[in-house]
Amino acid sequence: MVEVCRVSTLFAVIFTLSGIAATAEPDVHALYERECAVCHGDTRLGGTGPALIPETLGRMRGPKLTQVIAEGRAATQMPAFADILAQEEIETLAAYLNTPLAEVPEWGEAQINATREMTPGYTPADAPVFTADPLNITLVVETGDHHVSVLDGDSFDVLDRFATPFAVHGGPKFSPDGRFVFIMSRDGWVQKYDIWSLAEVGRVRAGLNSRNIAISHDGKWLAVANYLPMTLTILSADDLSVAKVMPVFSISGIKSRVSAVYQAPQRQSFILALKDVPEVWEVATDPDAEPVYEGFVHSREKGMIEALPSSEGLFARRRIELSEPIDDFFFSDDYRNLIGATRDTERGVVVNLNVGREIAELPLPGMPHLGSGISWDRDGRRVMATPHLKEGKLSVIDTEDWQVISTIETDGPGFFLRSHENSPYFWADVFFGPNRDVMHVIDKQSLKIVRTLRPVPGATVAHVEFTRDGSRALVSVWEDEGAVIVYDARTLEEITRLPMRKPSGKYNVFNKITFSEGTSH
Ligand code: DHE
Repeated sequence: MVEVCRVSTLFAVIFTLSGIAATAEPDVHALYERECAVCHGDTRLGGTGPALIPETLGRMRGPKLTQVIAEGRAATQMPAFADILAQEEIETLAAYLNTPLAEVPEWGEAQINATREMTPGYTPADAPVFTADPLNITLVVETGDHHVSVLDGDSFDVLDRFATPFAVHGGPKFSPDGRFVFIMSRDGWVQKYDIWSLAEVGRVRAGLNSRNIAISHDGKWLAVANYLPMTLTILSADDLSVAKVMPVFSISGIKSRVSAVYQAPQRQSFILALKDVPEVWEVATDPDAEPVYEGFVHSREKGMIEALPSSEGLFARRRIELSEPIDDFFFSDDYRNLIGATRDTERGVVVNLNVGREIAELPLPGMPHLGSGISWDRDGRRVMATPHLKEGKLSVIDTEDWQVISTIETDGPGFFLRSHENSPYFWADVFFGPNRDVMHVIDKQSLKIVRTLRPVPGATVAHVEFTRDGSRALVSVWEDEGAVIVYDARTLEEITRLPMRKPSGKYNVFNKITFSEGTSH
């Protein structure tokens, strides 16, 4: 977790001309600099934490902001400040964060293209420069020093270790042939790396504060979901130049951040959820896509809206209105249904993307983390499982009738689930609380915990990735002087430990490009 500098409180004491102390007001700039800037940036435009300006505070505005500063935010790295700051300081800070910046930098096509840096002298190799199986390469994101290690998935040798932009978040996305990978950092940089050549191709800053990226089914386009500015940036995957910057706003014109964007391969589109307004968008990535009509939506309030055809098939947009905004979501295997949830409520919704409306509701208390969901077959039915970020429980849901069929009790709230087609188990970490050093291994049929691993007592263990054949499971010891531990995925015996700097996510090329059922999207 982020180290937050907590030094004693400093008050700016203001004296009247007569020399009598009239009032003592917190110096809000010093306060911000001391307590917030390390994560949210000196300019309030975001760093490892999100931007803190009125435009991006969204649902956090008002009294909720003081509450979040005082109590922290579940399932994020935002700590509680109630023991460190006086109530007056918290209120002063909240008021400051609600004050607009004198100027928010413009971040459109010209600014983005101006940041594009292609590696001088980069020449793509004709074949992999290593003898390892290129589809069994696993990338390990090391957040301790902002690097990625390129692992041979058979020998576990490190073939390369390269620097990434600051604070990589979310899964890197691979080209459909597995040759190139695209990595995004929270400050909006997108990096392209050539796995065959073991070389960076280039990078570009697609947003100021970004959420995640998706690659299109044909590998031609990258979509970058931004918090700031409130846009979806579409880049050419070839040379990282801007193809389009789409401003994101509701049907009634309210601007919104993007919760996340994913590729829907069967639909040849990107699907994104808007964070501040109740809408899901589908953006066509097929140049021959049926024309989509701008505004051809069934509005809950206004009924069917008059349609205006979009000028082109490529990047044509379709809106689906929902009852509530969605923070986190998952798809059925055929991408007909999106299962989404808002972090603050106790329910999830199923949105049928074909008919364009909500079709079912799910009771999902405890802040489900649907982005980490996985699915598999059980008793001839397709089920999915999701961890809860606020409680030690996993929900298992039947995706035919949308019933929660089991709630599995764990040793604490977890972040990630992972499995593989060839494994009888799925693995669930405990990320928060006193048992954050355990990893549960759960039988996919009986839904019983078969083993609880505690490889390094006291050290956080989290996130699992499998090798291409599913025979090995790689677990992160999420500490600065951490490790990736390789297990035999059947016997659950440890095979080897690879020292790593705070390893977070791990991504196997084959599992990601084949959309293995055990990985998140
Ligand atoms: Fe993540 C994936 C959102 C906090 C590590 N996280 C994702 C994705 C989303 C998301 C939408 C899917 C993107 C993708 O892969 O394309 N994460 C959020 C949040 O809203 C949340 C709770 C608050 C926030 O700070 O934004 C959050 N996430 C964290 C962390 O604190 C983690 C543990 C540490 C970190 O690096 O920030 C973290 N998130 C990850 C990782 C993935 C991820 C490692 C990719 C998992 C995968 O297997 O694909």
